[in-house]
Amino acid sequence: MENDINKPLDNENSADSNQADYHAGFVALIGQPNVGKSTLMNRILGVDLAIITAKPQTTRNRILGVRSFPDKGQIAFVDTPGIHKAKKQLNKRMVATALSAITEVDLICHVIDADAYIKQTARLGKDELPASDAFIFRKLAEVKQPVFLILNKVDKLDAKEELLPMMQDLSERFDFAEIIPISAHKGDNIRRLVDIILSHLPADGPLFPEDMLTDQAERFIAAEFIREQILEQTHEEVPYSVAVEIERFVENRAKNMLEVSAIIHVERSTQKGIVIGKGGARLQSIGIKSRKRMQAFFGKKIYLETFVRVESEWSEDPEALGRFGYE
Ligand SMILES: Nc1nc2c(ncn2[C@@H]2O[C@H](COP(=O)(O)OP(=O)(O)OP(=O)(O)O)[C@@H](O)[C@H]2O)c(=O)[nH]1
Ligand SMILES: [Mg+2]
Repeated sequence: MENDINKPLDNENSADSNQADYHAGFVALIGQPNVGKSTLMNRILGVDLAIITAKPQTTRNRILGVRSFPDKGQIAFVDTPGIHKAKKQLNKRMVATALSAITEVDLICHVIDADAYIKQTARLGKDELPASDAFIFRKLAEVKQPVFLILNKVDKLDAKEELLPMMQDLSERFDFAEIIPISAHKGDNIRRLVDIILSHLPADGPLFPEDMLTDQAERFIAAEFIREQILEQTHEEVPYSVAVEIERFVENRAKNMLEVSAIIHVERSTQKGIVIGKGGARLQSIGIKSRKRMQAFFGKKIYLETFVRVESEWSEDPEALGRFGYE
């Protein structure tokens, strides 16, 4: 399997390429939480744009990530929140965001965690589909665009022989345009996936400038890097009760520095205590690590201040959800 996405694709530098060889379009990455959608997008972009953690429901917004292959094509990925059974308003908005992306794109990649899928179906019995997969399959039945099935995390499979029966079983449940096993984490089969995606996109000129990565505001990206560290460093309900709001994001040109002030909203005072930690140790660690991440991404020194505030029940409050960017 190929793993170097940065190797030139066929004809990448050919001078005589014409418009008909150029394919461009929007590709939605959808699936259950934690299957590796954001990892896959970042892998193809070659940039750590979307945050990734081992916890489900990491992504809460639609995140555009553009990768251009000169003279060959352009893929505009739409990374989405994992589709799950939603109870809170926040979660309902996340699922609605994911489902609305399905209607707006040229191609849909339904990403499955192959290892988890095999273990779940072994428990349920051969003919039963896990409930959340069944829901997604029903939604896909309504769409007109081609749908790829991406079997991710193949590096975790105990035996590669498990793949074939799984591919067979899933191909009988839905008419997928392609079924492609990959490891987003290791990079296996990613170049092939890119080639196949490009070949299914409309023969069209670029949608965005070739040097564009995303339309996400810098403030949003900064807030996400902080949230990533909170997800990494807290447990149980805390990650799901946190929203990060950037209060100030100012470029200090004289110092080539970004000055960032962030408010970390939690829902209860006990959670505030957890985020701050003993003697402020956890908040300090969250600050140090997210500042490093911002520094690498923005290519500038970062001055970061963080404040923790209790905003009770924000995840159920339409006004607060709007303010925190969860439309
Ligand atoms: N072993 C292995 N782990 C992977 C692979 N792809 C992703 N992961 C891990 O799976 C976890 C979830 O990855 P994400 O990319 O955040 O998954 P997601 O689908 O975007 O999750 P949500 O945003 O919560 O919906 C992380 O710990 C990743 O490192 C893979 O190919 N192999
Ligand atoms: Mg994600």
